[in-house]
Amino acid sequence: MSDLKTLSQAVVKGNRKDSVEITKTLLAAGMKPLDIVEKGLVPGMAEVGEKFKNNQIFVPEMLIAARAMKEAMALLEPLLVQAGIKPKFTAVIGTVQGDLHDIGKNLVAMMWKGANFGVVDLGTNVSPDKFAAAVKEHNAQVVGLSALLTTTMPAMKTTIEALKKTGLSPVKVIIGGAPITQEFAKEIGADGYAPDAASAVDVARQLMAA
Ligand code: B1M
Repeated sequence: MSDLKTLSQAVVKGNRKDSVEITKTLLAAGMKPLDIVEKGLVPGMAEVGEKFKNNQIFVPEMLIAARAMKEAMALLEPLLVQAGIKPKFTAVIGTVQGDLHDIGKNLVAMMWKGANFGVVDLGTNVSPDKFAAAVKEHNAQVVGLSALLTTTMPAMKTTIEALKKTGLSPVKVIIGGAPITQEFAKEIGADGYAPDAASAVDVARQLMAA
């Protein structure tokens, strides 16, 4: 049976063959790629997080689940990105220093590409200096910082400070990730906060229009 619930469970079980096959079947049946992400893959990964928190699974199982999600995402990415011709803005994005989580960051990058932003993805564990250098090199207007660990949240502040030090024309910094809040964004001087990848598009557009 191919539905969103079985897709979620394929992610939970780390069954990448099933996650890919079910994704293909749902696409063939006409389901929207974003619905497959938000209603199938993301809830599966949320369940993985709960199980990890309750010591029902451990890091290796999390990795296997993440791989099942990533392989399904590889099918969906080109479809989500199918957008415009010429990017309206350039955004640099990365997961901050010390943090290796990249699934949410990849989703934001994907959504931004879909919104016709030029996206330079620096990957994970990105130092403040590397962010600053990339902004300069690509003449970016937006910087996206992702953090999933409470211990790496301070790296967002350090990165914003490094960007300010460059003296380049001001870039708009948008932050997000499971432990991040609007209050934290305000506290560290970020220009915007987005709770999920879809709203990261709205926030970036609002900041660019301002
Ligand atoms: Co990690 N991990 N992990 N992990 N991991 C969490 C984050 C954790 C909450 C699990 C838990 O305890 N329940 C916990 C953090 C606790 C804390 O800090 N308070 C945790 C921990 C402790 C760790 C390690 C320290 C475990 C260990 O080694 N003992 C270790 C740290 C390694 C490191 O980074 N240095 C670690 C490692 C890993 C894996 C490598 C095994 C794997 C990552 C694989 C990968 O990313 N390639 C992993 C995973 C998979 C998770 C969970 C289960 C899932 C994260 C995920 O991908 N979620 C996670 C538990 C959870 O979050 N439920 C957990 C799906 C993704 C779509 O959601 O990234 O939140 P998320 O993105 C969302 C929003 O947050 C938002 O948009 C997305 C939705 O649309 N968003 C943005 C994200 N970035 C944004 C940027 C924006 C805007 C919105 O603007 C730029």
